Amino acid sequence: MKIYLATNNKHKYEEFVEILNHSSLLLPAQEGIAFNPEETGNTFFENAMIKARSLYELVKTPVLADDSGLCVKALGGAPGIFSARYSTPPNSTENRADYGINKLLKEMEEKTERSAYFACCIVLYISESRFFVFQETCKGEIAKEKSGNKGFGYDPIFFIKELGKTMAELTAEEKNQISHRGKALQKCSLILNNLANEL
Ligand code: ITT
Repeated sequence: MKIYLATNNKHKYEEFVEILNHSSLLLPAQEGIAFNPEETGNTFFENAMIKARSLYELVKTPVLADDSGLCVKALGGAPGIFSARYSTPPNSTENRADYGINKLLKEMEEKTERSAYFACCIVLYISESRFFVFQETCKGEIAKEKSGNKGFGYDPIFFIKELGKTMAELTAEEKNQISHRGKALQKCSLILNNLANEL
Protein backbone atom coordinates (compact mmCIF):
# COMPACT_ATOMS: atom_id res chain seq x y z
CA MET A 1 0.00 0.00 0.00
CA LYS A 2 1.39 3.36 -1.13
CA ILE A 3 0.97 6.18 1.43
CA TYR A 4 2.13 9.76 1.03
CA LEU A 5 3.45 11.76 3.95
CA ALA A 6 2.34 15.39 3.62
CA THR A 7 5.54 17.04 4.81
CA ASN A 8 8.67 18.80 3.65
CA ASN A 9 10.43 18.05 6.95
CA LYS A 10 12.92 15.22 6.42
CA HIS A 11 13.33 14.66 10.19
CA LYS A 12 9.63 13.93 10.53
CA TYR A 13 9.89 11.58 7.55
CA GLU A 14 12.76 9.67 9.19
CA GLU A 15 10.79 9.27 12.41
CA PHE A 16 7.68 8.10 10.52
CA VAL A 17 9.74 5.50 8.63
CA GLU A 18 11.40 4.22 11.81
CA ILE A 19 8.16 4.00 13.80
CA LEU A 20 5.74 2.73 11.16
CA ASN A 21 8.30 0.45 9.54
CA HIS A 22 6.34 1.04 6.38
CA SER A 23 7.94 0.04 3.11
CA SER A 24 6.24 2.54 0.82
CA LEU A 25 5.94 5.85 2.61
CA LEU A 26 6.41 8.55 -0.01
CA LEU A 27 7.28 12.21 0.21
CA PRO A 28 5.65 14.51 -2.36
CA ALA A 29 9.11 15.89 -3.22
CA GLN A 30 10.33 12.36 -4.11
CA GLU A 31 7.62 12.21 -6.79
CA GLY A 32 8.22 15.74 -8.07
CA ILE A 33 5.01 17.03 -6.49
CA ALA A 34 5.14 20.67 -5.42
CA PHE A 35 3.51 20.82 -2.00
CA ASN A 36 3.57 23.71 0.45
CA PRO A 37 0.06 24.53 1.72
CA GLU A 38 -0.50 27.60 3.86
CA GLU A 39 -1.09 26.58 7.48
CA THR A 40 -4.05 28.83 8.25
CA GLY A 41 -5.57 26.70 11.04
CA ASN A 42 -5.85 27.66 14.71
CA THR A 43 -5.01 24.22 16.10
CA PHE A 44 -2.59 21.36 15.40
CA PHE A 45 -5.61 19.37 14.19
CA GLU A 46 -6.78 22.03 11.73
CA ASN A 47 -3.30 22.40 10.27
CA ALA A 48 -2.77 18.63 10.00
CA MET A 49 -6.12 18.43 8.15
CA ILE A 50 -5.10 21.24 5.78
CA LYS A 51 -1.87 19.39 4.91
CA ALA A 52 -3.63 16.03 4.53
CA ARG A 53 -6.48 17.35 2.37
CA SER A 54 -4.31 19.42 0.10
CA LEU A 55 -1.98 16.53 -0.69
CA TYR A 56 -4.88 14.10 -1.07
CA GLU A 57 -6.38 16.43 -3.69
CA LEU A 58 -3.18 16.02 -5.70
CA VAL A 59 -2.52 12.28 -5.31
CA LYS A 60 -5.95 10.73 -4.58
CA THR A 61 -4.38 7.96 -2.53
CA PRO A 62 -4.11 7.68 1.30
CA VAL A 63 -2.13 10.42 2.99
CA LEU A 64 -0.59 10.93 6.41
CA ALA A 65 0.01 14.42 7.77
CA ASP A 66 1.67 15.71 10.94
CA ASP A 67 1.31 19.07 12.60
CA SER A 68 3.34 19.46 15.74
CA GLY A 69 5.01 21.95 18.00
CA LEU A 70 6.30 22.99 21.39
CA CYS A 71 3.94 24.61 23.93
CA VAL A 72 5.62 26.49 26.79
CA LYS A 73 3.51 27.27 29.88
CA ALA A 74 5.35 30.49 30.87
CA LEU A 75 4.76 31.81 27.35
CA GLY A 76 1.03 31.08 27.37
CA GLY A 77 1.46 27.99 25.18
CA ALA A 78 3.71 29.65 22.57
CA PRO A 79 5.24 28.94 20.15
CA GLY A 80 2.63 26.13 19.74
CA ILE A 81 1.27 25.93 16.21
CA PHE A 82 3.81 28.60 15.24
CA SER A 83 6.82 26.49 16.28
CA ALA A 84 8.25 26.19 12.75
CA ARG A 85 7.59 29.87 11.96
CA TYR A 86 9.10 30.93 15.34
CA SER A 87 12.36 29.25 14.33
CA THR A 88 12.53 30.78 10.86
CA PRO A 89 15.47 33.21 10.83
CA PRO A 90 15.12 36.51 8.95
CA ASN A 91 18.41 35.69 7.30
CA SER A 92 18.07 32.35 5.48
CA THR A 93 21.78 31.46 5.85
CA GLU A 94 21.31 31.03 9.61
CA ASN A 95 20.56 27.54 11.01
CA ARG A 96 16.82 27.25 11.75
CA ALA A 97 17.05 25.01 14.81
CA ASP A 98 19.77 27.14 16.44
CA TYR A 99 17.84 30.31 15.72
CA GLY A 100 14.65 28.98 17.37
CA ILE A 101 16.51 27.54 20.34
CA ASN A 102 18.45 30.74 21.04
CA LYS A 103 15.31 32.84 20.70
CA LEU A 104 13.43 30.62 23.15
CA LEU A 105 16.30 30.47 25.65
CA LYS A 106 16.42 34.25 25.64
CA GLU A 107 12.65 34.56 26.19
CA MET A 108 12.91 32.05 29.05
CA GLU A 109 15.98 33.65 30.69
CA GLU A 110 14.17 35.05 33.75
CA LYS A 111 11.47 32.36 34.03
CA THR A 112 11.34 29.91 36.92
CA GLU A 113 8.22 28.14 35.55
CA ARG A 114 9.80 26.05 32.78
CA SER A 115 7.25 23.33 32.08
CA ALA A 116 6.37 22.60 28.47
CA TYR A 117 5.02 19.94 26.23
CA PHE A 118 5.39 18.80 22.65
CA ALA A 119 2.14 18.04 20.80
CA CYS A 120 1.70 16.08 17.62
CA CYS A 121 -1.49 15.67 15.64
CA ILE A 122 -1.43 13.02 12.92
CA VAL A 123 -4.19 12.67 10.37
CA LEU A 124 -4.55 9.47 8.38
CA TYR A 125 -6.63 10.63 5.43
CA ILE A 126 -8.14 7.82 3.38
CA SER A 127 -10.70 9.89 1.44
CA GLU A 128 -12.91 13.00 1.80
CA SER A 129 -15.34 10.99 3.91
CA ARG A 130 -12.94 8.74 5.81
CA PHE A 131 -10.09 9.78 8.06
CA PHE A 132 -8.53 9.09 11.47
CA VAL A 133 -6.94 11.53 13.89
CA PHE A 134 -4.30 10.80 16.54
CA GLN A 135 -3.04 13.49 18.90
CA GLU A 136 -0.53 12.92 21.69
CA THR A 137 1.76 15.00 23.88
CA CYS A 138 5.09 14.58 25.65
CA LYS A 139 5.78 16.52 28.84
CA GLY A 140 9.07 18.11 29.79
CA GLU A 141 10.86 21.30 30.77
CA ILE A 142 12.79 23.96 28.92
CA ALA A 143 16.45 23.49 29.88
CA LYS A 144 18.71 26.46 30.61
CA GLU A 145 21.13 25.43 27.86
CA LYS A 146 21.42 23.07 24.91
CA SER A 147 22.50 19.49 25.40
CA GLY A 148 22.77 16.59 22.94
CA ASN A 149 22.92 16.46 19.16
CA LYS A 150 20.34 13.87 18.13
CA GLY A 151 16.76 14.49 17.00
CA PHE A 152 15.84 17.86 15.52
CA GLY A 153 14.19 21.22 16.22
CA TYR A 154 13.86 22.05 19.91
CA ASP A 155 15.08 18.62 21.12
CA PRO A 156 18.38 19.95 22.61
CA ILE A 157 16.50 22.17 25.11
CA PHE A 158 13.60 19.82 25.90
CA PHE A 159 14.53 18.18 29.21
CA ILE A 160 12.72 15.04 30.35
CA LYS A 161 12.97 14.90 34.14
CA GLU A 162 12.18 11.16 34.48
CA LEU A 163 15.08 10.28 32.17
CA GLY A 164 17.46 13.04 33.32
CA LYS A 165 18.19 13.83 29.65
CA THR A 166 17.15 16.17 26.90
CA MET A 167 15.28 14.74 23.92
CA ALA A 168 18.46 15.28 21.87
CA GLU A 169 20.41 12.95 24.20
CA LEU A 170 18.06 10.03 23.51
CA THR A 171 18.64 7.47 20.77
CA ALA A 172 16.06 7.49 17.98
CA GLU A 173 14.54 4.35 19.47
CA GLU A 174 14.28 5.93 22.95
CA LYS A 175 12.75 9.12 21.55
CA ASN A 176 10.20 7.20 19.50
CA GLN A 177 9.02 5.27 22.58
CA ILE A 178 8.03 8.38 24.53
CA SER A 179 7.71 11.27 22.11
CA HIS A 180 4.49 13.01 21.06
CA ARG A 181 5.00 11.73 17.49
CA GLY A 182 6.04 8.24 18.63
CA LYS A 183 2.94 7.80 20.78
CA ALA A 184 0.57 9.11 18.09
CA LEU A 185 2.19 6.91 15.45
CA GLN A 186 2.05 3.80 17.64
CA LYS A 187 -1.77 4.21 17.69
CA CYS A 188 -1.87 5.07 13.99
CA SER A 189 0.11 1.94 13.21
CA LEU A 190 -2.60 -0.23 14.80
CA ILE A 191 -5.22 1.30 12.51
CA LEU A 192 -2.99 1.00 9.46
CA ASN A 193 -2.46 -2.70 10.17
CA ASN A 194 -6.18 -3.10 10.65
CA LEU A 195 -6.85 -1.47 7.27
CA ALA A 196 -4.10 -3.29 5.39
CA ASN A 197 -6.43 -5.55 3.45
CA GLU A 198 -8.82 -2.74 2.52
CA LEU A 199 -6.50 -0.10 1.15
P1 ITT B 1 5.76 20.30 7.53
O1 ITT B 1 4.71 21.36 7.81
O2 ITT B 1 6.24 20.30 6.12
O3 ITT B 1 5.34 18.95 8.01
P2 ITT B 1 7.24 21.73 9.59
O4 ITT B 1 8.57 21.52 10.24
O5 ITT B 1 6.92 23.11 9.08
O6 ITT B 1 7.08 20.66 8.40
P3 ITT B 1 5.13 21.94 11.56
O7 ITT B 1 4.43 23.08 10.90
O8 ITT B 1 4.31 20.81 12.12
O9 ITT B 1 6.13 21.22 10.56
O10 ITT B 1 6.07 22.54 12.70
C1 ITT B 1 6.65 21.67 13.61
C2 ITT B 1 7.80 22.36 14.31
O11 ITT B 1 7.75 22.04 15.71
C3 ITT B 1 9.13 21.78 13.80
O12 ITT B 1 9.62 22.51 12.70
C4 ITT B 1 9.99 21.88 15.05
O13 ITT B 1 10.51 23.18 15.17
C5 ITT B 1 8.99 21.63 16.18
N1 ITT B 1 8.92 20.18 16.49
C6 ITT B 1 7.92 19.30 16.18
N2 ITT B 1 8.23 18.06 16.58
C7 ITT B 1 9.45 18.14 17.13
C8 ITT B 1 10.30 17.20 17.71
O14 ITT B 1 9.99 15.89 17.74
N3 ITT B 1 11.47 17.61 18.19
C9 ITT B 1 11.82 18.92 18.15
N4 ITT B 1 11.09 19.88 17.60
C10 ITT B 1 9.88 19.50 17.10
